[in-house]
Amino acid sequence: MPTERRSKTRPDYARQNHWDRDYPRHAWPDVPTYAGPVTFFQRPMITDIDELGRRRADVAIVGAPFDDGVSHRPGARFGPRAIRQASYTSGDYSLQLDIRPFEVLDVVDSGDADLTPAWIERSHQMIFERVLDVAATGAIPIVLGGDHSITWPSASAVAQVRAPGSIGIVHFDAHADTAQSDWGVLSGHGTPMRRLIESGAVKGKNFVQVGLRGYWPPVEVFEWMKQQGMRWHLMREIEEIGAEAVVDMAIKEALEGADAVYLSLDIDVIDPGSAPGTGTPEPGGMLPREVLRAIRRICGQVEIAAMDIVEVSPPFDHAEVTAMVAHRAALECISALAVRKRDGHPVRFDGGLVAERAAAAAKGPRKHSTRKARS
Ligand SMILES: [Mn+2]
Repeated sequence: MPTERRSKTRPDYARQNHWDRDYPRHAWPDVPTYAGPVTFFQRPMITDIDELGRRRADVAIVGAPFDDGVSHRPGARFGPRAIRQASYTSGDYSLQLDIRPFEVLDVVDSGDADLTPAWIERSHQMIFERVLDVAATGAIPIVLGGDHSITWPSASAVAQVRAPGSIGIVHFDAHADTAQSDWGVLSGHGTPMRRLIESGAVKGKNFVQVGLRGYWPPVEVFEWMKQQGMRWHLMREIEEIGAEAVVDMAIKEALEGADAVYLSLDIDVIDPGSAPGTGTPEPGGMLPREVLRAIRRICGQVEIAAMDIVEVSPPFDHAEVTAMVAHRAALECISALAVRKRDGHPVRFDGGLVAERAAAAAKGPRKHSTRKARS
């Protein structure tokens, strides 16, 4: 305690209890992960789009806490916060990839989309606007869901930013999510992949699914998928030839014709024994180590346009295991992107809408919002 604050009349409990020593001091983010504000990996929270644009970040985390599209167990609205805080360490050396990702890549947490409950249409618009604004700064969005319906607006936004370039989707999931509707609702979490193909945001032939199993969707839906040129790898294939060989095929297929890949990870692709915190668990899934390795390989070998990690439902989780594997899924992609950048491949995107907005900004007042002026 500074001597000037000592007084002859006031007791000095600091001195009395030996609390006047000169300990090392720490401030956030250099504190244990359970202390201080919650951001992904204690990265700076930058919610202002103009500031994000000026910073030229490589990767931006975007939360989409939304689960009004679920067909069964809810709770994925709590996913982004649970994923952000599911780490015990601020150590940042990747043993598997031999890199310190945050020394190479500028990664920020850009907060959550402006979401309120019980309003699917508004929420999807807000997710679309947020992901579009973030992606239009050139940063690669890593979107934390949320139920899988968020992939419809999120991947649409990324496709719009990347146009005239195209994106393909590598989609890890127990379910194809290509239904025409969920009980008549076109925007439920069983339908986003059909909406993306119907709207033209992603071509069917650039859509690759991995890990499908169980008893849904029905055979007519697979007929529709075939007509679209979609490709999928059942869990049975992984059982027969192994995840490594299946991921090899998925990477090759994803690169046929698409300029960049949007990676969509439904956590229910992992066996519910290792990832129980999800809404529609399907026994007999992939191992966490297979999925994390697949993410490292994909993010390290192809141009990544964006990634999402969805269907983490913390109320059904046990001991945070699902949130932890989701956290690591994001981190493994970040580390692999860092290796790519170190090896000379740019990670940021500087074409499409990013270039258009940069040119417009050079000419006149900056215009970043997708929202039209309403006056
Ligand atoms: Mn899904």
